Amino acid sequence: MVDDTIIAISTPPGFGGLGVIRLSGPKALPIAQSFFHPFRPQNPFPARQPVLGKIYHPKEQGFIEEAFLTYFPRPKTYTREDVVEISCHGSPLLLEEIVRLGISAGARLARPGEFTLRAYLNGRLDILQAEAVLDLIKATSLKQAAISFQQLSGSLSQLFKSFRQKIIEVLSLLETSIEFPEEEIKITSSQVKEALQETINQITTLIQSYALGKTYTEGLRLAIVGRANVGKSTLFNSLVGHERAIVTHLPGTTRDYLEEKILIKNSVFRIVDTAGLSQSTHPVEKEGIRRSQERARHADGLLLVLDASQPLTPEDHHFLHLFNQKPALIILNKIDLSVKISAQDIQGEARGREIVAISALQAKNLAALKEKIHQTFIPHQDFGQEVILHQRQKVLLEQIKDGLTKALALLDSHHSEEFIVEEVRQTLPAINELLGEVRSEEVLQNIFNQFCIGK
Ligand SMILES: Nc1nc2c(ncn2[C@@H]2O[C@H](COP(=O)(O)OP(=O)(O)OP(=O)(O)O)[C@@H](O)[C@H]2O)c(=O)[nH]1
Ligand SMILES: [Mg+2]
Repeated sequence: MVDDTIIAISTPPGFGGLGVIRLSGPKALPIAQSFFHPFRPQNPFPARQPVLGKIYHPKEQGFIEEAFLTYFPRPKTYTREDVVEISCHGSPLLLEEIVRLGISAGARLARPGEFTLRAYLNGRLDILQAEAVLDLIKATSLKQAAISFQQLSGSLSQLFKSFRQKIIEVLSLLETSIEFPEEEIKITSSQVKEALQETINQITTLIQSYALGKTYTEGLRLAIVGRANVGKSTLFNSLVGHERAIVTHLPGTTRDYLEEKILIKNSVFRIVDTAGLSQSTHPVEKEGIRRSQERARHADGLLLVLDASQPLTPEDHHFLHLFNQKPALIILNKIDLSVKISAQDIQGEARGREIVAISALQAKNLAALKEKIHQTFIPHQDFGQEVILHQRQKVLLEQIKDGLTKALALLDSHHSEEFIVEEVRQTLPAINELLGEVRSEEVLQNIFNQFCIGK
């Protein structure tokens, strides 16, 4: 339990008809009462009932505002502490002044996310629900709001708890067979296999859902890559819809990456124009190329551009083999000129990746390209409501999946149970961290620093 009382303006910054200030902590009511004078004396102060009164300002030696004060006694509150909400007119000056009165009476200004942090610390929310609250506040699409709202009810936590339950069951099965090696060992091994496989499958689906989650939140990042002068910036401009990037006939025009958001069929994409690979020794260009490669490495997908009006070069081959495991679309550009390479020529090196022929300059086939972008990068699987929205969750799920997959492999190759138990047991800390049951300072900071509004 934390023992100080925090205060913050809960409504968004700016002028408004209404403004709300919230206090949470053991002294929430006495602090509020130091400047709030009810019109009718209240003894005891009623719970969960708005009481009308005036705000007294000691410096002005008078009242500065009329307000409603509602007192929510713990533990049935958002933070599980005593909470007070004061609603008054939404003047930023007035609201800030009331916060100041609270601070001089002993409250501390709340940090962003601190009310939710307390709800979490006091066991009112688990970490996944706390993340969902922050997501709901920041929602960038209705779809995301619906997912966050669902997760706020604890649905994701339930699912993760069921994974843990399964893992614990597997451990006890394995331990039983260690203790009683002669009995029914066959049954145990097939039961364990089945349970492991089922959990791995469920986790895999969730990990895959992150790509969809990302399209509802920040958008998928697609890097346009290819050697110098193939028309990357021209394509970037056509997708973005205006002349954002500089285009010239000279190789090495783009020196630093550029990023713009675009919408294709209601999905957000962040398109990144990069510097083309060239043999330049110019330090600025070299640095540009290095940065561009970095961006491409971290992108969710690649738009790999080739110049169809020229024979393939060694650099083109380099790009065709770059970041092999990333989803990518191959774009044959400049088909308005006489064409030297066709889709057939690169079929082998494309290794199943789709090839689209366009003219970025003449905006030929751009609609088809956008369609293909949507098809290639947006997952079409139906994940229902359980879509994960956070990289933190994805990374931990990957760790758990790795551990369970290793355990399954050991089981398949008939290793002794001790090794398998060890592998399975090692996934527990990650699952506990996923559920926020390991309270690492670093994790908390990462989660609660993500948002900068005084909620
Ligand atoms: N004919 C034709 N020319 C194109 C097309 N796309 C780009 N170009 C031309 O190709 C040249 C290079 O285009 P950019 O878009 O700057 O190429 P880039 O890949 O960004 O080049 P760097 O930034 O140097 O890596 C320019 O002269 C463009 O006008 C196209 O579809 N058809
Ligand atoms: Mg360029």
